[in-house]
Amino acid sequence: MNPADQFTPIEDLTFTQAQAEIRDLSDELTKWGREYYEEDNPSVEDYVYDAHYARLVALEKAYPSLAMPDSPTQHVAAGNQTKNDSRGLQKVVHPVPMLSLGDVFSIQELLDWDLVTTKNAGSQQKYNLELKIDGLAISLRYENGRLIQASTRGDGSIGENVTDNVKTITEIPKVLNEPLTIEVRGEIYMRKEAFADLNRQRDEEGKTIFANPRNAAAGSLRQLDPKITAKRHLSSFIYYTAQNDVLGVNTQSDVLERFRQLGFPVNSSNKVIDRMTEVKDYIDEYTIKRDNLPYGIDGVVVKVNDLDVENELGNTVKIPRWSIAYKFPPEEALTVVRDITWTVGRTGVVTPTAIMDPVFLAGTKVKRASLHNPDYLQEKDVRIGDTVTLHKAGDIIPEVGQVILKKRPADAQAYPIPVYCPSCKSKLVHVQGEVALRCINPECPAQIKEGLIHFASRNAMNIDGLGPRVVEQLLSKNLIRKISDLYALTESQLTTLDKFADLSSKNLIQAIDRSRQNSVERLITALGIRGVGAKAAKVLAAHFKNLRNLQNAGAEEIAEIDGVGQVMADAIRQYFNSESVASLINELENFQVNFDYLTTSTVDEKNYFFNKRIVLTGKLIHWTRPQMQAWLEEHGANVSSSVSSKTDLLIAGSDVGSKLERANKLGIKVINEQDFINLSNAKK
Ligand code: 3BA
Repeated sequence: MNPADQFTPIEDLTFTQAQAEIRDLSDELTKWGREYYEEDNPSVEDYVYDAHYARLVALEKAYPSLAMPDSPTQHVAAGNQTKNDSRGLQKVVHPVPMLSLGDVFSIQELLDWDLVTTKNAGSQQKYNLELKIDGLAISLRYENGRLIQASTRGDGSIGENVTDNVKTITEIPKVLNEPLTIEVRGEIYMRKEAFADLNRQRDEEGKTIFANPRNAAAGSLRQLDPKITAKRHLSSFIYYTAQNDVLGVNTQSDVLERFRQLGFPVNSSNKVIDRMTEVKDYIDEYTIKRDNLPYGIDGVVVKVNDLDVENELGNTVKIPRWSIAYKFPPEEALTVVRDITWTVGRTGVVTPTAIMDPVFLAGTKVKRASLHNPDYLQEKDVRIGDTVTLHKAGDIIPEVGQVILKKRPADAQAYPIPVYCPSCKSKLVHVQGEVALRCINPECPAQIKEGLIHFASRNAMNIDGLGPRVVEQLLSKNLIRKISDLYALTESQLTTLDKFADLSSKNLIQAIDRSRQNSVERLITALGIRGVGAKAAKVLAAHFKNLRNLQNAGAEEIAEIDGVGQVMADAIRQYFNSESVASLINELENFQVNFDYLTTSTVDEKNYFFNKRIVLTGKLIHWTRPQMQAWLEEHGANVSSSVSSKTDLLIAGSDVGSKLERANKLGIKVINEQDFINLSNAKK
């Protein structure tokens, strides 16, 4: 359905109706804009946004008196803007359009396509087979070997300028091995591991998670702030140029080889076949290998290998005649939803999960799938007894596709959204601007339980043997009620737990005991402050050296630390302002839990950076500044944000300004990123 079809013709609206609709549209578009840009997590497709935006423009034109000064239509310059403009990315024209690929879903269709191609070419062709990487297309312009522009595909004629963001991608060469002037094209993607890490981190920080690596890559690339892209660990494969003459090669397989020589990342799984019948083996091979590849693929791209023939065959308006994509059948299973459960997380977020009859799917047995939040549940309208399709988003996360309505039991009821916390029964709230439903009762047993599990977890206090089941029992037997109670536990208390022999009691008590000696970044992580994961905790610990210093620091000081920022600083301040937190910290101190940063003590004091006062400035290529700062602090350096006479060293990337000037004036030693790499012997 065209989303525009749902709107009432403007001439049929009353003034009051128009007023209400303008208000609703403004709210909706503001929310979607925020989801899209700030949270990289659009809840609607682009075309839905565009249709609603156009509707608002039309209504405001028909009723100028109702146009609000803060309307989402006023955030962008006049004219026919799309939402990308409103988000600030510039448009880029592709002088050679970026085509799309025709696709087929069976080997038979590939054989049919081969017949046509052979006929058009006048002879049987060799084909180059490539994996179809599940990412998004990118075009890179190099002038005299230097990267000068990077743009997304957009609609094929006009894309978005993402140059600054692409420059943060380590794998993409900023300078080629030869000074060529050439535009190349390829794919930006996120490796499965980076995707899992990112989502784990986002989850830890209470942010919504990305549905799949493709969305994560797209969201990461289309950022206004390259610092965000830099943290996302994107990868790339390059596979095409419209300027084969610049490369001086005759086949697609040699194009790839030549790209490799120039320094581009090139996927090495390509294979030249003599005739199309051989494609089956390749498809079979990668159907099996697929799950074990470090990146997602969604098919195989077949290209005529001979570039002269490629040229002769040419393109239709949208797709090349010399290439075709075979798409893997989606791995999907049908199963029946037996229950929908609501769980309360550590931060109070209440999440629905579908519990289903177990099915095998892409290598694992699946019986649960997150339904993320109430909006998502309502949109999918999953009901108990429903038969649903199940797939793995980005090959990884089990996700409900759709309900098979024909199989819905006649008496199935829409699933009610809970009003009260499933754990403590207090009233749930919708925090403004969040999709999540939250329990805000700090005494909520489920939150306390999750908080304890988090406290003991590997990245936090790392208390071996204190997993969810043990925590549950300790709580239900009233042996503990809060975090600090852990440190008062005795061996004899533990022997009353299920399956707890003397030995396990002893081991657990020892593990709890050992955790007192942890360096403080573990404790900072373990406290579960909103937005503060293991990485941020490390930076904070290295900076403040002691928990009390962090506890007493002002938001301003915290926000100034590279890699922290205002939002996290405010969350930290708010956390420590609470009285129950203050008493928790006093209790932990009484139990002799270590508050000091101990990690530097193992540092090799002979390293170049040890004990130096260092300032970082400018754009880096191989590192992000927070990464470099963390590395330096781990190696005993003192990193600060402003240059003074006490500064020993300035590490300067590109595009530097006043700090470099000041350092030069003060006669402070300045090194660049390459010097840093050489001196540190460190690879990211
Ligand atoms: N090869 C995607 N298009 C591809 C150059 C042509 C092409 C792709 C490809 C058009 C992949 C369409 C978007 C586009 C650059 C246009 C590949 C992959 N070849 N190996 C034939 O791995 N996903 N996608 N990209 N220009």
